[in-house]
Amino acid sequence: MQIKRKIFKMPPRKPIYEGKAKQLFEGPEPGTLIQHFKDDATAFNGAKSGTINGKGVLNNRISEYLMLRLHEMSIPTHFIRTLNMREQLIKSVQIVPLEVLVRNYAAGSFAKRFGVQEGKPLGHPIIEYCFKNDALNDPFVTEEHIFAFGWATPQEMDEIRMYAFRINDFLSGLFMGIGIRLVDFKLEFGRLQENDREQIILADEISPDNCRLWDIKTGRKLDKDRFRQDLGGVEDAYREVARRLGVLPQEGDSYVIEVNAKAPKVSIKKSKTVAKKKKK
Ligand code: ADP
Ligand code: AIR
Ligand code: ASP
Repeated sequence: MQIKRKIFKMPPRKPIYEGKAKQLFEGPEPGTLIQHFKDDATAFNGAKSGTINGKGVLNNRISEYLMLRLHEMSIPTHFIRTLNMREQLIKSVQIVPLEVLVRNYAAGSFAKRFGVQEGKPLGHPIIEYCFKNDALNDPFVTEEHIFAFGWATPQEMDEIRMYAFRINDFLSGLFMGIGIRLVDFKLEFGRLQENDREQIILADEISPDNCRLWDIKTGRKLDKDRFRQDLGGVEDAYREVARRLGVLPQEGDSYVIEVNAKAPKVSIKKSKTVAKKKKK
């Protein structure tokens, strides 16, 4: 992966948060953040940790692509624009402290909890929620807990559920079109304060870090389970997802970043192959 990069000016940035897979920096305008994708990988709530070379670059691209497609489907997201190979500008939100899990087939903790075989179709999509709290190991919760603890209101949960199922419908079809089964995934939502109005929008990322993606023909896992389960070929799996989506960085891609102290102007020139594929 050889990418030409021209970086003109990079003002110092204020770090806001360092997570397990990403870092957040203060954005150039009020209400914005810079989301930096790292190669760091953890599993089982940090119990296992390592590096997946190139993951940050690939997840930045994959998440950008999927968020843009969801935006076209009128799903509001935090994504503003890509800044460089590892960073994107996002709207700062107050994260609803929930992991929203949507499952189409049994896998992972679900298969274990209910003693069913991985890959069992669930008949209809199942939504589950975990309280986002590393110290408590992200416990599963019901809406009763969510309302009792005030993590979200009933109206907010109606919106979150509606968006989660719409995202599942859309992404299941999109991945099916490239020979991939969307087994399950995790979403995060946040509250955006804009013009005296509060709105629920999709935040965080959508990538092989938080989706289970299986090749439809071979059943090969193309996601972070390769890292979790020491299956090998982790980097290849992430690259394969990016390649099928038509967003694999190509030699000749050049990201021109003009960062002003105020607002960054970015122009991303993609190689013809990528631009052509993305138009499909
Ligand atoms: P973790 O915090 O679980 O280690 P990451 O390493 O992915 O996860 O860090 C990214 C953090 O940024 C997460 O805690 C996530 O909730 C938060 N986040 C994602 N999108 C936004 C946003 N638009 N505004 C504020 N916080 C966000
Ligand atoms: N997930 C959950 N917490 C963190 C992540 N990334 C994602 C997994 C999987 C789905 O949520 O990547 O796609 C369900 O995970 P599990 O472990 O509950 O089966
Ligand atoms: N992201 C969580 C962790 O880092 C859970 C996982 O992906 O397995 O442990």
